Amino acid sequence: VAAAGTGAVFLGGLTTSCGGGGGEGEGYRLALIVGVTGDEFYTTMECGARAAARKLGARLNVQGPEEFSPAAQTPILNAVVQSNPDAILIAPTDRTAMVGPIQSAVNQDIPVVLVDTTIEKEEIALARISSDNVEGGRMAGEALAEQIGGKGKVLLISVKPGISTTDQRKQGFEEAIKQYPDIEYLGTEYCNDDPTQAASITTSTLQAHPDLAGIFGANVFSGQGAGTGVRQAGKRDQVSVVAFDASPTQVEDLRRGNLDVLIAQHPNDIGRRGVQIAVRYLESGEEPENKQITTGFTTVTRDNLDAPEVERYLYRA
Ligand code: T6T
Repeated sequence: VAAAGTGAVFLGGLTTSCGGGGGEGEGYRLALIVGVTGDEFYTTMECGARAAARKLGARLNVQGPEEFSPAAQTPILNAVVQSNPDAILIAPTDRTAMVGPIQSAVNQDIPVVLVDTTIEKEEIALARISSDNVEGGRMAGEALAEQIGGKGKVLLISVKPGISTTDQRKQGFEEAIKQYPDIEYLGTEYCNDDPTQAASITTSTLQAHPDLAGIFGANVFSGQGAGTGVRQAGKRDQVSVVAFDASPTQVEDLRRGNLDVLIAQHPNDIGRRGVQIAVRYLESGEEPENKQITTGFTTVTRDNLDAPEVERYLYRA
């Protein structure tokens, strides 16, 4: 249950199937503010953060907005800052709009670790932990090119401009498909992190371009919506869909053939490393030597999704 805006800082927070934990004891008080609640990428990140907090004897409070927007995330961050935690881990929902609110936390001497997304003034953070999103976008572009035999019309569906991760995926995707002279890029459409909007973008693109060959959905909800749109149009055999992330719905869509390739991030690692870095800093006062920590990817297909080394990276509800 989302505790957004309730001010229930350090009392509740989100709970996930990976269990509570990291909520009690006398250790450091850490807060994790995710990009949006109800997104299994962040649920899985929370699981990693909780496991690390449990191990290190830290308390972890998890909060998040109900929509992926700086307007919804800022009051949550402000309330967390008011509660004066020992450190904050945050996935900022906008590169520019979240600079001021994060600067306010830093001004109060609260160390901030950026998880997943980043901001323009990223040097104010103690560390950043994320996937290499440009590289992930390139991987998606290559995978889509392979799926469609290097030719045809392709569309990118993303969240909204101004989010560091999805903008970088777009950059990498565009770099990759540029190498294929027979791929015609129809450009990017934004779904506002809403799978229904992503599905209707897919439907209307298919009306305008009945010969559409492929779609790259740049996150959980863009990918889910693209899969739904293609299925509803009865074009599963014609349109290949590559999506970022590996939510349970996306994995089910992959199994059923609505999606073809998933680029899974390793959000559990992001959460775990974030807590470890924060606690190490609180204990020693030493800043991490490496301010950017990059976590990996796993490419998921129908053929490998049940293999243990792949299955362990599928996101948790
Ligand atoms: O793709 C992830 C995350 O990396 C991105 O910053 C926002 O969307 C997700 O949470 C997935 O929905």
